[in-house]
Formats: sequence, structure tokens, C-alpha cells
Amino acid sequence: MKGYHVWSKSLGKGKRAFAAAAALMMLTLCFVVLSTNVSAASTGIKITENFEGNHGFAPSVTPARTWLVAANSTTQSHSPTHSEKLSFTGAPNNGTDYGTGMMSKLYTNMTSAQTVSLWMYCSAYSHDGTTYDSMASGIEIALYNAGGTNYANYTYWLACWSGSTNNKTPGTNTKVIFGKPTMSTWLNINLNPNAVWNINWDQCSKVKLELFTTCSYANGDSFRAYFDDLSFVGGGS
Ligand SMILES: [Ca+2]
Repeated sequence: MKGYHVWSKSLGKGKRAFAAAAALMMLTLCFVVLSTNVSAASTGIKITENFEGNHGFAPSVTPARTWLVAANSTTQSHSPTHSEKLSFTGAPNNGTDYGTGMMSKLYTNMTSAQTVSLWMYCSAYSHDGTTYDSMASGIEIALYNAGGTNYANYTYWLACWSGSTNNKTPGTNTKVIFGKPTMSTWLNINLNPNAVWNINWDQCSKVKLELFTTCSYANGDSFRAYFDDLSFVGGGS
């Protein structure tokens, strides 16, 4: 301020007022630029996953089913050699033809998932169309608060069917992207959860991403999808 004071002394009264106004404007501008950077930093962390090596996605099949697969795979890949495979075929006709396969990872330092991008290759999609046929596959964004409670889930179905239709009515916080996706080609899917749902990120202290396939009355049905090159941008450290 000393420099400003000496400089302002050499100016007339009107010019001093103008100089003061200009200085105030510059201060305001600095503040606006600073707050913009802070805000950008809080949502600007990008996580990328190519499912190679020690990728940290845990497989689970619930209940345990031999005909339902959740596994890392080299059969298809978008880059360079591995992807996550979720598939089922050959479910028995004895009332146990339901289940959920999942590859999931908990990001303990992420506080939001503002945009999500991933690639999917679907190479089997068929169902015999019995009344209760049901299938959904895609990605779920599970939010956890500081106490470790899963307080909200937002789900995109990238493939689904029900009954004899290649579609399914979505439940709460679920959006259908594809019923039957274009087969046997890598599809890039870009998701913007904030544009679909009014999401409260304030209490979010961990984000879990779940690639999944869930089915029921799967006897006579087959589904196979590979997921690769997943990335998301969110707040965190
Ligand atoms: Ca890969």
C-alpha cells in the first residue's frame, strides 16, 4: 500500500479516486480468480482405470453361481490387453437362476464423481422371453458418508431386458442408456450424473464404482459384456 500511497500523492483528487477504484477492481478480480481456482481444484481430480495389473477392482458373485462370471479378462480389451468381464450363460432351470456379478472398487479419497467415461463391448445378449426374464448391466455409483454408511446410489443401465422386451423399467435413481446395445464393438459411454439427478455431494467422503450384471429367470438366457478404460472426474485428494 506504501507504493500506492506515494503514487496516488502525485495525482489530482479526481485521479486519486479513479486510482482507488481501479485498485479495488484489481483486488476484486484477484479474489474472483482465486475462488474459481479453488472451486476447479475441488472437482478436478481425474481417476483412470485400464484394468491392467494390480487394478484394485474386487470380483463378487452373489449368491455364489458357477454360471455367472465377474472377472478380469484378456478375451477383449479396449487398451492394452485386459478388461473386466461380466457374463452369464447356462443357468439351470431349478429356481436358482438369479444372481449378481460385480467388479467394484472403493475410492476412499474421492468426494464426488462429476463425470464418468467408460468403454463397453457386448458380445452376447439373448433371452428366451419368459414372463419374468430380467437383466440389467452397467455401472453404479455408490456414495458413502464419513461414518461409512452407503447413503445413496446412482445407477446407469448400459444393457437391460425384461420379459420379451429388450428394455426394462428403471427404478429409483436409475437411468437406462441402452436396452440392447450395438453388439461386438467397443462403445464409449460418457455420463454426467449431475445432469440426471439432484445429487447431494456434501456428505460424500468415499465413492465406490461398481460394474455389474444382475439377472433373474436367467435359464435359457445369455449375456456377456467387457468394460475397459474407465475414468471419472471428481472432488478429492
Ligand atoms: Ca484394459
